[in-house]
Amino acid sequence: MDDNVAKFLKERLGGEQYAKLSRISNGKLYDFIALFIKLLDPASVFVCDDSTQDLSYISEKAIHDGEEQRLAMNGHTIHFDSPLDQGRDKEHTNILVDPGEEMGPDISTRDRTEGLKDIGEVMDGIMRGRQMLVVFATLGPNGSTFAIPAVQLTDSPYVAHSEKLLYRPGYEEFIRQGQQAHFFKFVHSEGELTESKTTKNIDKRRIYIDLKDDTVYSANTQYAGNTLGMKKMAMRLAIHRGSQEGWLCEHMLVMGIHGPHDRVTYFTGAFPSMCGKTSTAMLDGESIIGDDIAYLRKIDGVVRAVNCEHGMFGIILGINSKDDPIQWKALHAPGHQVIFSNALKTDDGGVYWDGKNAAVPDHGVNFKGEWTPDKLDKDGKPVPASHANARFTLSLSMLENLDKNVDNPDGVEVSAYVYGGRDSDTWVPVQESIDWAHGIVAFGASIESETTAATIGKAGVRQHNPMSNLDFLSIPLGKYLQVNVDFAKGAKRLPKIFGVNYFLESRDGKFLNGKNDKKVWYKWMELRCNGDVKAIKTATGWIPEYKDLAPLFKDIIGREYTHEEYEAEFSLRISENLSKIDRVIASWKNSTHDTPEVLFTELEAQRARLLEAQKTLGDEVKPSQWSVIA
Ligand code: SPV
Ligand code: MN
Repeated sequence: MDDNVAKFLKERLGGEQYAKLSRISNGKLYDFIALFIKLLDPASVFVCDDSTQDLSYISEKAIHDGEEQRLAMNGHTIHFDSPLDQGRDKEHTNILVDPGEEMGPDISTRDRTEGLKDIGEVMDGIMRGRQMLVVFATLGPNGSTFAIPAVQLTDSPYVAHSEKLLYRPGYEEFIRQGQQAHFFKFVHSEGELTESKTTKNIDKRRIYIDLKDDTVYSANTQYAGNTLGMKKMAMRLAIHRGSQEGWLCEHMLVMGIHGPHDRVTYFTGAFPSMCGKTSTAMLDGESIIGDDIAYLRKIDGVVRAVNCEHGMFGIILGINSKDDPIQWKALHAPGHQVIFSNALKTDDGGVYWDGKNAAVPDHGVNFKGEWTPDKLDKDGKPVPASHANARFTLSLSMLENLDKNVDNPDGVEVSAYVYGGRDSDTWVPVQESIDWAHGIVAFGASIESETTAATIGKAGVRQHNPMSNLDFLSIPLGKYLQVNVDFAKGAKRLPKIFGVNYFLESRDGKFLNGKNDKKVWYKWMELRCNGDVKAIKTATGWIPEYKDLAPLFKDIIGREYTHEEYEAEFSLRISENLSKIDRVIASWKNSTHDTPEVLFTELEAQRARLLEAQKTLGDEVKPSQWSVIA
């Protein structure tokens, strides 16, 4: 280490903290920490190692500083974000680019020199009088080819605490990797706080992603999606790094589907928010590896995946003991750390959220202050007890359905990708793609989700969200699609690709699927991956045969599945599928000039198949009308 840097760090950290840092030998890490101590000017620095003692220090500090409040249940706390800081700030999240560097219209960018100057000003002295926390994590299982070490500097013990629950410990890994560590860097400050310990200067909220330096800056915000470097910030760095190194970072769950004779077949799945991603990852009888972000690599020609996280930052709205027994249990297990955010704190130190199957409390406190059930907003509408994006943060180790391969350094072999959207009238509930490129294009790159009453704005508006990864891209959209298509090159075996839609409605607007039906679709896909069932070839993909679904419905959810239901769900709606092609092509043309040719060839071929079917079989084609079964 440079002597001057060492001297400076020793002075600013003090003996004990410096001793912890100096067990890691990595000059770049020292330079990074020294640089930001100079800029942010904290009163003190705490270096957090992997010990439970340091975890306690962080969680106690969060309470002491008022960023979390203790709840009655041992280990439980609640955190509030400012009413103006309840979700990801897309507008102020910018990728820093050099002059002439094009990211396309879907990605907000800012000139790198300007952005670095701006953040330098916003962050100048921002930690004065406060303590800087240094947190280490590993993204992916320790000791694995997937693993990326990461370091977070933050003045928010809530952010540090959340990362300690959600990520694998990284201090020992940094020691192990020493100079070799090719790590991600995150710098966060929540800035000045109000009396209620939420960020005050939301107007100075900034999130800058500097791909050239593997660094992300986040200032004047507390909401986890904006602040936890290891989460959606690291995702941008990983998508970029992966695109250069030939691996992928996807907004995907990873789970084991349990087939006959104790067989476990691993699936990944991408769904936009409010499209059933977490409820899929938590399907009862199956096992979870991750619910949000996956790294995928080809190892010896086989696609393998890990969860780069080790915890869940889950939406709490609607969680109840009947539909979500495992999460419910984890949220009610004393002695384990759970951070609730933006839910309602009740007067007896309990926690309440909308959709919880418990008595509505008469009074409590939420992110807006005092709450009573009769509280009305300025339009006279009842004020919800919790925010629609209120969440819980816990370690995956608390979940009963944790898969045994969760920490396997080689990840798990991926047998299937599932892409899911939300559309009331187009996609059948489950179908398998014709081949790899067709699946990536016609399912992944064509995902649309209709807005729901739970999101801001008008319900029922379709939003196109390729691979459900649009918000997190750090390479141009066209290139991102190409990288996904090209991932097949050199693979010995490829995952099958499925498209699912849990939200198809009858022509008169009623949901055709029951909430539990997805259990059956996954069992069917599992059989299909293992060559145990045949399927019917339609113009948009392979669909299940009735004779295979009916016994699965009986076995898995104990109900009779009628042939009428099957026909209503699996008849192909040709006009709707044709309109979707028009919308998706228009959206791609609007978004980017570098759309790979494969998008047009696949969708035009699908259009031709649909038109041919329409001519010979009609506008709504029943499963029995198709002739190929294989
Ligand atoms: C999502 O919105 O996709 C989330 C939550 O997983 S956030 O951390 O805000 O991204
Ligand atoms: Mn997510």
